[in-house]
Amino acid sequence: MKNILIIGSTGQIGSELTRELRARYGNSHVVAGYIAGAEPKGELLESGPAAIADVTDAQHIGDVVREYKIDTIYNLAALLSVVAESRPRLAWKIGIDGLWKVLEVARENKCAVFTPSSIGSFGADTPHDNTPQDTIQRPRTIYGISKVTTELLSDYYYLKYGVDTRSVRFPGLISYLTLPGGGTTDYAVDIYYSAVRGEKFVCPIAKGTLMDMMYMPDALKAAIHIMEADGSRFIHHNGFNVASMSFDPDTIFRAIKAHKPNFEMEYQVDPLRQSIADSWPNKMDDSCARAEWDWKPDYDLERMTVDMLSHLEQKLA
Ligand code: VAH
Repeated sequence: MKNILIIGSTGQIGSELTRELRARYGNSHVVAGYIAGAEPKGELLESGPAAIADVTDAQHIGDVVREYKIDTIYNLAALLSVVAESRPRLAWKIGIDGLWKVLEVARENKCAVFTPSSIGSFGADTPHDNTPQDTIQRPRTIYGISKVTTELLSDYYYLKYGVDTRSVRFPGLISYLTLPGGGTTDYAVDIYYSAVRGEKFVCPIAKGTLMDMMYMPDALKAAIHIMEADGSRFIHHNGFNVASMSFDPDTIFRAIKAHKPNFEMEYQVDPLRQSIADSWPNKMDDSCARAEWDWKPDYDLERMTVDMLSHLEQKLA
């Protein structure tokens, strides 16, 4: 990778991935793509180039790719699972119509493309424990349907046109910098904010609901390492399972309470979030990512909890 475009640079993943890639490749080599109304601010804006990159407008993407001689595109434009259910057509327009435009620009300009998939690409019929890399995927959410299609369309562009598409299936991502935007796993971020604010947490997901989760530094590590990996080792190209931890609300609550003894939580289960969460894996098998490009996470629940609480104490002070 030399010149990189991040589409969705102001989102939960994009805001941190842009900073990480600028540190790794040089500020001027990483363009922060954004849409009107979600302009980058502060360090994200001052530390390097920024350009309008709206996936619903192929001309925008093509112009930016040619102007900055982009060789790698991180396409992070998507509506998350809960929001997508209320706006399915828009979710498809951004997630798939937008992806097709990005893939066409990549084909014409010989760019590699990373468009993340998710544990949301699995459905209720998928084996929930040690979910295999290759297994049945029949999600019933528009988010999941768009993520399975993302994997298949990205593979299609690799097989038919030789476009170097690579991606992972992200667990629920937890970070302290940018809030997530309407996902089923957002509770695992919100619970830390409640703990630091000294508030009782009202949990929308039921006790015992296991889901794959990952701390943002590990997600950034996966997104960067897969694009730097030697593709000749790959058996798979898109939708690699990457796992790091699996927990339910009670487990993360206890991990936090060990540091915040007065922290309290109650359950008010949200039927939509719960139905989505019930259809997702308990824990994925990520042996293919480990074998094909040496994936390995660095954070477990305790190390993440210590880091989240200390950063949020500073952020919310
Ligand atoms: C969501 N945080 O909940 C996102 C993610 C795996 C979950 O895709 O929609």
